[in-house]
Amino acid sequence: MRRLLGFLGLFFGFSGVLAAEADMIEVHDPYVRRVPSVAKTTAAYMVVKNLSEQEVSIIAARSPAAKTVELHATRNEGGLLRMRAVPRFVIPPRGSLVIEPGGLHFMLIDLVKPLAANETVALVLEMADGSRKEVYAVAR
Ligand SMILES: [Cu+2]
Repeated sequence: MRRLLGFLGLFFGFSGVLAAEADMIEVHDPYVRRVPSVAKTTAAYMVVKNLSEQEVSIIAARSPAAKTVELHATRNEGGLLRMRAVPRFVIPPRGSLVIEPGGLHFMLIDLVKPLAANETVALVLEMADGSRKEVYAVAR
C-alpha cells in the first residue's frame, strides 16, 4: 500500500509538468462569423476552459480556411472600437477565457473562399509549450 501511494504521489506530482497544455484545456462552442463573400476577413470565437492548476497560454493559431490567423484584442478608445494583435491569450488556472465579439478573437485574414452556412472550419491552436489543439468551428 505504501508503495502504491508513493507511486501515485509521484505520478500526480509530475503529471502537471508532463501534461501538454493542449490536453489541459477544453474548448466550448467554437464558431466563425459568416461574412459577405466580398469580405476577406472574419473572426472566430469560443470559450476556453483551463482544467489544470497552472496558467496556460495560446500563442498562435492557424487554419486552412485563411492565409493568416492572428490573436486580437478589442479596445474601446473614446467610443471607437479598435483591435490590435496580441502575443497570447492567457487562460488562468481552473478558469475560463471568453473569446467573444467585442473582446478577444481569432482574426482570420485572407479567407481562402467564402464560408458557407454551417460549414466547419478547422483551427489549430498552438500553446506556449508547443502542443497543439485542433478545434472545429461552425460558420454562422
Ligand atoms: Cu481583429
